[in-house]
Amino acid sequence: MDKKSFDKKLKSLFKEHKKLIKQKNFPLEESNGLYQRYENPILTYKHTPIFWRYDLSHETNPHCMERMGINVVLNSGAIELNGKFYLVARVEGVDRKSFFAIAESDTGIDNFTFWPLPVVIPETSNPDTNIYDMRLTKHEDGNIYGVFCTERKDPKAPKGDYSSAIAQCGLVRTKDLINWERLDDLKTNSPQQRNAVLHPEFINGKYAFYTRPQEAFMEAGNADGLGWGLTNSIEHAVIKEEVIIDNRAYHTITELKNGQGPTPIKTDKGWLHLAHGVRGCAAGLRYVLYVFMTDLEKPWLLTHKPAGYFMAPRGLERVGDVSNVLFANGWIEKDNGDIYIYYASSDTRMHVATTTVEKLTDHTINAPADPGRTYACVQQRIDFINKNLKIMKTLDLE
Ligand code: M1P
Repeated sequence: MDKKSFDKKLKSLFKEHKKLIKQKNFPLEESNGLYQRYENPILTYKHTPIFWRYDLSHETNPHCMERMGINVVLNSGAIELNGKFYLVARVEGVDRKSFFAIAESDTGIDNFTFWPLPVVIPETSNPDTNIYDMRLTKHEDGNIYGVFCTERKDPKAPKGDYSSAIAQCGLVRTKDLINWERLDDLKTNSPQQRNAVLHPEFINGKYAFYTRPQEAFMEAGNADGLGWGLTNSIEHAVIKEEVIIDNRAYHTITELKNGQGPTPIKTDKGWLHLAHGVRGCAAGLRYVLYVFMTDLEKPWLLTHKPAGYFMAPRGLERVGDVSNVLFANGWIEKDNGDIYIYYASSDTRMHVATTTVEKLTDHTINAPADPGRTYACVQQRIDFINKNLKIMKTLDLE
């Protein structure tokens, strides 16, 4: 390609990218009243800057090709600072390694723009092979903490096994999202950890974590669900005892695994939680989002849990690198009670859904719990229908 065509191609790449970033997002017509989905994904690999992917020099890239491709943008932590919406996105290169990068927006539903450089997360003395899925917590100690999964090859993997890995919980802190101080990885008695989240308040003067003990890299094994534990130190965090807050259960959406989503939101009725549940089916694993509430004073005690899922993959969300997956590790609560839920679909792209603290609290407290058996579910639904049939007699629906 001659220099003139090269320059023309670059210009059109930058123009198209700008158009994508500036694209407005609109609520979808369909809504269940509880939350609102939006037309466009808010972050995809195409949203990453052109200069992350293309070598812009005609001399070294005469064909104007991508040299360092980006595969997907997914599971993003979220935080509001000075009225702006920030996502700490998990960006995965074509080399399969994930890294964190910050994208900001004024609206929270569109125009998310990546900062020019990815986040630099310092290594510990045991370097991470891969890091991903950061949860952000504004802690009452005055710091912003990032809790993420650090993955390393299993040192005990037999010869020829290039897959076995150990997942643990990595920790960083920052004040400005620019400088990140790496702390020791969290230590627990569990052989592996993923989906750990720092609670925003001290509990009896200690730091508290939501955990997800698991026996193997993929399988929870004998570990019973979403856990909780305390540590005296955050710089050298050690949890000696984990209790289970939300148990996995047969014939539910959390049969195989579950995990805390973002940092819970404090309401006057209790702590609101968003989590993911995993079950197995002929198509593989199915990841859906669910909500529950825990006690205000004792956040490790579950008080309300509506049956089943809150959000599940729909339409195009069902398809991607790992299909049939919704995963959320970030949400933002505004001062007016609006909630922006940031979720990834099928490990491929990021979306937003909006709701309010009032609606979510109402739903979590009043939507019935899973009675566990079809017969009881039918009774539950018949009671619900009968109540509505009586009301319908008083309505003019024509
Ligand atoms: O591929 C789906 C998700 O799988 C893992 O989640 P969990 O530990 O609950 O199984 C994570 O690797 C997550 O990043 C991924 O989205």
